[in-house]
Amino acid sequence: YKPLLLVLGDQLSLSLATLRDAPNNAVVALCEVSEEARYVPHHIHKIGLFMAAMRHFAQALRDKGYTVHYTRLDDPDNTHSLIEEAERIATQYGCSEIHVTRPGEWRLWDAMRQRQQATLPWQLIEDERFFTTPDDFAHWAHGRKQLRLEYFYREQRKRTGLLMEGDAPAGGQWNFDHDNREPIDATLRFPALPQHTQDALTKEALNDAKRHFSDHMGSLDNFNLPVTRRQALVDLKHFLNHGLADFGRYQDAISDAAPFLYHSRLSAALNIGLLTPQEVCEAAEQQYYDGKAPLNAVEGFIRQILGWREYVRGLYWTHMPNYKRENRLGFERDLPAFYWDGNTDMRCLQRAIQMTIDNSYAHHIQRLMVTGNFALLCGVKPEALCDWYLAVYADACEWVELPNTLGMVLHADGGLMGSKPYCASGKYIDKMSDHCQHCRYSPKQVTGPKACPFNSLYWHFLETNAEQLNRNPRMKLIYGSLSRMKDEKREAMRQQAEQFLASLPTSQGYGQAHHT
Ligand code: FAD
Ligand code: DLZ
Ligand code: SF4
Repeated sequence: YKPLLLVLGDQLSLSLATLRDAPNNAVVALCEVSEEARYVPHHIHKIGLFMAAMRHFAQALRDKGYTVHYTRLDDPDNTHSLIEEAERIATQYGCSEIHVTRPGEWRLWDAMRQRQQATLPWQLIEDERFFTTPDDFAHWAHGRKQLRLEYFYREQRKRTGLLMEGDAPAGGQWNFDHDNREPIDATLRFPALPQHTQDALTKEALNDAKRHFSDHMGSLDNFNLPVTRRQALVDLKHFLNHGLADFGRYQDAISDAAPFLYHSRLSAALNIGLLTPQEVCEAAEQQYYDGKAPLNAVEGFIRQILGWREYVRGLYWTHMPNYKRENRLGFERDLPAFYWDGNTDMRCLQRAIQMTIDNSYAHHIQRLMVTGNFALLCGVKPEALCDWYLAVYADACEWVELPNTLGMVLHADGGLMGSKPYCASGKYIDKMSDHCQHCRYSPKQVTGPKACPFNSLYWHFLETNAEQLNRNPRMKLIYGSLSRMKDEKREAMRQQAEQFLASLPTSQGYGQAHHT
């Protein structure tokens, strides 16, 4: 008995189940493979993050006394596929089996599962780095007519005791969302960010990423993602001291100038395993008990991690592979080409996309209400939009990206993620942001050459999807307004929207946008 312990790029935690009770003869493998960098054209920061963090983690394992085989991208015998690399290395070291913790994407899990009975058998281990397992979620969901985040979240609060006073929620309420909807305010000063130093190992990894993937989105010149646990802890501490107290109030605000506002920027570190969700939630809770952050901020923050993050993961694993094929609103449009280069005169979209190109990051409301909302109103097909979100964000792994994009943004899952689509007109963006004052369009006009495209697209979306949506009780009010509108007005809006849609430059993907 001699196991090969395969550690994937998003499993960089010393507490990983794969590593527990490893026998002395075990070989740990980490593999840089081009297949994982290219199956969607990932942002260069994301590739740099994985390569630098994997190399540092391999070093940390060696320091702890593990025998580590590390495949570099340039190794001459690299097969460039995770499965083939693991089997090649296992054979090379004379291993009798391969152990791996549940990967973050179904395609890999399925490929590994199919090898459980092979001559070199794979053994899949449950990932314990979350508050819940897919089985826990399935158990909770069993027999429920409707799945709703709020009920799942309350159960997790009770189970973990986070922000609980006995059996009751701290402050007497489960949810303080009504305090968390303040728009952008020109007087706000956002915290300056910690700048991480790049040691030789990081520099070398970033150079390798640059050499191989310079045609991908972004530039490594301003790379500032945490690549070690120590750097991730610096970001955590910085957020607790400088961001958390205002996180709640401005959670939904959008700024024309500031990409991060009071958001934590911890998603990438959490998703690759440099931080645990437990330690992050407990640290935030402590700020509340120490009187350093108000309850609406701390509760709002914990709900994102203990609630949404676990909920989307549960949905993903209990509904794949069928989830990925869902398209309940029947969308067929390709992605507008400017999603890859930001070349649009719609200011809100231009800023959200440019910030994405700069940082491999956009905050939740930009993803949901700007790039997401626009794609929903235009009817972009789920496959194209999901590939884009998976490629461009450093925190994107399919278990979390897919339910957010296909479910929350495109309402393609029949309402598992949200009871209604998050569709909105230019009025919403104007209320929450300071974009419109810099835009050539006016959010107050619905038709005419200066009209904000979101406005006519919004009504057009409601009209074209009425059959699916007008019986939804939460959409009743808005369909009431639509039906009271004069025919001429409806016709003018329809024409405005259709003209706009016909003029949209579409792309089949990154290659086409950039190389033709
Ligand atoms: P904060 O605003 O500081 O929130 C704190 C933490 O809560 C985040 O780090 C994250 O771990 C968690 N969180 C917040 N919202 C969600 C959510 N809706 N689902 C799951 N976790 C959440 N998040 C990813 O981690 N990876 C993705 O690939 C991803 N794709 C998304 C795609 C779309 C279309 C949308 C609308 C959202 C997506 N999100 C994704 C969720 C969310 O936008 C990001 O987690 C968040 O913007 C990351 O920034 P932050 O760390 O500053 O978050
Ligand atoms: C995203 C990514 C990239 C760019 N590179 C690698 C890699 O070289 N090796 C690796 O193990 N993982 C990488 N990943 C993450 C994978 O695509 C995938 O999401 C996870 O391995 C699933 O657990
Ligand atoms: Fe965006 Fe419309 Fe405002 Fe321009 S006017 S920034 S397109 S919401």
